[in-house]
Amino acid sequence: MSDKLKWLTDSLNMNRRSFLKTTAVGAATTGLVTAKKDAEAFAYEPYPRDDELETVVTSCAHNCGSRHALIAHKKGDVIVRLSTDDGRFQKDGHYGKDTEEEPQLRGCLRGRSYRSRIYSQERLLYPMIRVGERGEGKFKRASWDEALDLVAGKMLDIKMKYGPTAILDQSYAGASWGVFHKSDQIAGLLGRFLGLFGCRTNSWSVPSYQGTVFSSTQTFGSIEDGNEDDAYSYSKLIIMWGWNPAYTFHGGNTFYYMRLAKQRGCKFVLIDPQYTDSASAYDAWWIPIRPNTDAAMMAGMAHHIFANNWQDQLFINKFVQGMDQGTMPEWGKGGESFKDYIMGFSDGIAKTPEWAAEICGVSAEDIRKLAKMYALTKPAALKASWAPGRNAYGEQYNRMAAALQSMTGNIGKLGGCAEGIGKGWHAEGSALPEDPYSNIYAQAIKSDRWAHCVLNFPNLKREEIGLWPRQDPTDGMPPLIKGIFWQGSNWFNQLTNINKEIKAIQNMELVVCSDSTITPSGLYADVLLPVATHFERHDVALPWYKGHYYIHRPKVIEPMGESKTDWQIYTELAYRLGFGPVYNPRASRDYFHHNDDTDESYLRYWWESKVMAHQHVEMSWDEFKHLGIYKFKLDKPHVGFEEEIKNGKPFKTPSGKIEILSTPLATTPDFAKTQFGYYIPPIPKWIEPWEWLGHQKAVKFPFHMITPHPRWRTHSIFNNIPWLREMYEQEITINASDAKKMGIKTGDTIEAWNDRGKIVLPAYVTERCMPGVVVVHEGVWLDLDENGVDRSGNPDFLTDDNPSPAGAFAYNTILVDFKKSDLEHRPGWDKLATSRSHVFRRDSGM
Ligand SMILES: Nc1nc2c(c(=O)[nH]1)N[C@H]1C(S)=C(S)[C@@H](COP(=O)(O)OP(=O)(O)OC[C@H]3O[C@@H](n4cnc5c(=O)[nH]c(N)nc54)[C@H](O)[C@@H]3O)O[C@H]1N2
Ligand SMILES: Nc1nc2c(c(=O)[nH]1)N[C@H]1C(S)=C(S)[C@@H](COP(=O)(O)OP(=O)(O)OC[C@H]3O[C@@H](n4cnc5c(=O)[nH]c(N)nc54)[C@H](O)[C@@H]3O)O[C@H]1N2
Ligand code: SF4
Ligand SMILES: [Mo]
Repeated sequence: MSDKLKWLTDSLNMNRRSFLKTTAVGAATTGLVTAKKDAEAFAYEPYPRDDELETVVTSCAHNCGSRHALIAHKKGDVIVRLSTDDGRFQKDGHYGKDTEEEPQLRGCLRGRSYRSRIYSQERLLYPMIRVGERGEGKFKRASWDEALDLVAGKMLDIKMKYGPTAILDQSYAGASWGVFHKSDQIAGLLGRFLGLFGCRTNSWSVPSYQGTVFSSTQTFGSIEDGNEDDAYSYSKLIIMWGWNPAYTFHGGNTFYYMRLAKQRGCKFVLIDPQYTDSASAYDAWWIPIRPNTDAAMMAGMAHHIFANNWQDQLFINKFVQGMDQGTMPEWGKGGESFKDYIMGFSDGIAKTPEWAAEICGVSAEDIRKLAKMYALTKPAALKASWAPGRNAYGEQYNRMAAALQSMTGNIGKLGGCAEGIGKGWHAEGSALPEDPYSNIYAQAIKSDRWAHCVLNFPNLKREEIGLWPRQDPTDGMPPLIKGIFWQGSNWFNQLTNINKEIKAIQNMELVVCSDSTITPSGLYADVLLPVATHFERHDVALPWYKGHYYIHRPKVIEPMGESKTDWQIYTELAYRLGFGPVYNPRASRDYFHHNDDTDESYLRYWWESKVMAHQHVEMSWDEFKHLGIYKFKLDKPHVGFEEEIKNGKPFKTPSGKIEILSTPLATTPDFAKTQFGYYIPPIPKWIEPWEWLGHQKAVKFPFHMITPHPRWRTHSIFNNIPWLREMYEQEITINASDAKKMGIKTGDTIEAWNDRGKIVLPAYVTERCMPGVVVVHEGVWLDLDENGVDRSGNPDFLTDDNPSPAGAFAYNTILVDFKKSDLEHRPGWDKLATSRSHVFRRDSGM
């Protein structure tokens, strides 16, 4: 043994011996024994076993792509542990039950971390009123009376001074996917409240998929174009077009059914600028594509299919309008059909695979190979996800995808796919009062044009802001906006071009944020109202577009701090403003303090009058509450438009057919007078985006940034959860050869910028992202330094608020430049608590 080692062993032994001696003596002489016992009782209370805890079935929440079961294990009023479905919590369930027909609804890493969200440091527990400058983040605690009086008083003032458009509704889907405490703009609680108050400008375009809403409505006459997840297990080819279901779920068990498809011999393809975990899980053929050029690649595929006569002509003749001259309507005979455009008969440019390759960067050979695979493999699912439509002219991609799905006859068939939106089984989605008061508004504008509208008022053309004319008696006069309400939304952090928002918000006279967390939006508010989470109120969870089940959400614990439900807050405000009984017809005046019985009566009524009456459910409300989960057993997999194709039910379009040539678009005389504002061609076409790698601007900003959704957050929710931060970090993904040229390694701090802003974040260098493209996930909490540089790495400082004509947010249409930087990256508001992953990443050696 070396001297050094011997010394170490001796000293360790000696230390241990002398330590034991000292403690024994100490204990005997100083009475440490009792002190020690107390300390043990405090710090080392044995972790309670499940049989010592109360078990409550509930669900996870928020706008995440799914809806899974969470099982709370609580002691007294504290949730000690969360687990998830294990097969027991449904009728005829038992531990371990997990079948193809009724798979478990097991939560993901975010849901299972939910306990640390409920009890997080950033939890908003009391009403707060701003005392510093707007955005400075200085607030004082206030009583509910003080806060609500202030809000009600200002509302009256604003309405009197500026009229019925002066308050902007920026509620969004953050809280929804329950039947009762809804936050969306169509059926939500804030919309109902502001509408009844008589002062509301609505935000009409949705960030997620406005291009697809437009496409599915024009093409199929419905956004219910989706299959239920199990239908995927019957596909022979699945093309994941801008779709990464391993991260961004679109259904709770999609991945499981896709794995079944794989086991049954299905082939997988991924069209995406990055090689995703979904691609690696299914060993997919990865086709990297230049961002925003998808419509061109699809046109190239359509050309190859027509050129070889591989289209399903019988299907086209029977079900489609405007695919070719033979399917043109009477009124459009001789006009341009889709085939005319693709083959170049109408404009002299054939959209050949070679033509497409120039634009999208995919070789003509690969385009041909994929076109052949898709046309000749039956059934094949081209799942056109939303991200490639979250772009300039994104609606053209969405409509082009529908054209490919139609020409190959893959619509309405098991194993095929018409998605699109992907809304599957129809749920009974609302327990709110059924009356005409849910969605009243004076005017509506494109959601991400609010700042533009505020900053340029009144010198605005209606088309700049997508003014919705149907509800607009003012004939194009833009709304004067002086107040903003956020409910279930962190939109200040999540909409495009945050620097423009920072300017516009200074013009507001009232900004109210209702949330359960102190958020970046909250920092720009005047009043913060604390909202009880879904663990602290009664509701029933809905699946997110796919899934055929309901999950009961009882009040698991009492509301924390002084928090109240959104229903309680708006009801109380409505009483103060004089329309309480109309707003919440089942409530009495003391609903703010006693809401349990009223909420129960709404929910019971919904179950009995809708679920039991319309959906042939025999289980009583009380039994459902006892079990926790109700699953429907469908007699066959649900396939979008099966009725239309199998049984000849007309599509809900003007012609009753799939409209590749859209009747409403072809017959619109003046687009400036529509909500869209700008011309939209009646058949899908490739239109050059205002920023992309083939654009002049790429000389100054040579990289295309895409901004997908993170696995470790639901948008901005869970950004502050230390457990999740240990696994992932907000970073910029850079292709290895680009990084090498610039001398950048994983872990280096990077600044990325364009004309709209600058962000700082660490690099992740990999070959899984194509050259010329960088990836930054949306949703991190903004954190500005004194020069207006965002240290968190929020890509919405770089996005443009110029929306697509159909209203699609151009979140993935961003050119940037970047370099190594000495600026500070701050991974979380509390750096130590919220980020450790970079410690591991830095040494990965790339
Ligand atoms: N974990 C998690 N899941 C979520 C959410 C979340 O925040 N977190 N949010 C939910 C919500 S609200 C929504 S709207 C959906 C969003 O669902 P999607 O729109 O499907 O998801 P994204 O993550 O934005 O992007 C999916 C893929 O598209 C690729 N992509 C980006 N731009 C382009 C392009 O121009 N062309 C092509 N071909 N591919 C491109 C990205 O690299 C990414 O791999 O996800 C839902 N699911
Ligand atoms: N760059 C870029 N930006 C994007 C996107 C992108 O792809 N790229 N995607 C966009 C998309 S698709 C979406 S959907 C948006 C999402 O944008 P947001 O909807 O603003 O995002 P969330 O983080 O889900 O914010 C929801 C907020 O609601 C709060 N909340 C949750 N439950 C309740 C409740 O019961 N009551 C109240 N009052 N509040 C509650 C949460 O605490 C959270 O702060 O982000 C968009 N932003
Ligand atoms: S965050 Fe979404 S996917 Fe994850 S457990 Fe919750 S509901 Fe499921
Ligand atoms: Mo979304």
